[in-house]
Amino acid sequence: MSQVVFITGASSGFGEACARRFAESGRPLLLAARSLDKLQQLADALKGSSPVHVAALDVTDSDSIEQFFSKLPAEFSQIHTLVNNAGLALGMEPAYAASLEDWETMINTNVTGLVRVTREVLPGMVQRNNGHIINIGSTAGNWPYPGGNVYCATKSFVQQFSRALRSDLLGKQIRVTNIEPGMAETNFSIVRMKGDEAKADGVYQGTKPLVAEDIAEIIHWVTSIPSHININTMEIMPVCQGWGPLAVNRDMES
Ligand code: NDP
Ligand code: 8X3
Repeated sequence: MSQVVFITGASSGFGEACARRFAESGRPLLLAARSLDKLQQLADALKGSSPVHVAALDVTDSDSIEQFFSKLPAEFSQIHTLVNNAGLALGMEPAYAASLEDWETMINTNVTGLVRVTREVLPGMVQRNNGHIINIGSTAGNWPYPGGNVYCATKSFVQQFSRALRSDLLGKQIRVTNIEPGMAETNFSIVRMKGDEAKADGVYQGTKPLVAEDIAEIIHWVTSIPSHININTMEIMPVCQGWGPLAVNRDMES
């Protein structure tokens, strides 16, 4: 089976929207996340458009990763496109008050998990001399903000890892793209605010944020352009989002 698209974190948000967008092109889909029930519902919805295989995967758990890859059906084992999307932010506290456990979860998911999955998939791509890795970074990897601390740092890692992968892969027909969305309304803020829907809604109040389908369309596009073109990085914001001036503490005289 050709051109298999493997999406991590496919049970929600960008990952789910990517699955739906790639299904429109009939691409075989390998969909993973911790919530197997949601993946199964998605697979049912996509039936008739694309061949789909779903399986539980916790990218923070090396045993789960090993099990996932050891049980892949042969027809889904040759991954052409990897969308390294599974990720999360937890909390908005300043660094001196943040939960160390939240920090470790973000690092284990957004950094270690992404690296481990990549390391599993990459040798096959190199052997076939064919493939595309799409990493989901963030504007947070480029632009710090109060309370972003470790989340921002994990996404800076994703940016530099993506570039370094390209360096290692020079001479191979394997593309690497870092997609860097800004504010997008998915389950992201509900997870970050630990289920407090009012706080999560507040993030988007009075704005017109990106939606998951916007990012899925762009990811689909970067994979669809002629194969000699590599989009290295793409930063995407809603029109309602921009930069502030550098912050200045004006409380220095007291
Ligand atoms: P969602 O919360 O809607 O989706 C996150 C997905 O990641 C879910 O499918 C979740 O599935 C999965 N996931 C989380 N932890 C794990 C894990 N340990 N193992 C496997 N899967 C996991 O948020 P988004 O769609 O917004 O987020 C997707 C990516 O986009 C993340 O990397 C995020 O950092 C990034 N991003 C989001 C932005 C935004 O504003 N929304 C902007 C820029 C980047 P499950 O819980 O079932 O495991
Ligand atoms: C998500 C965008 O601004 O909430 O990566 O960090 S932001």
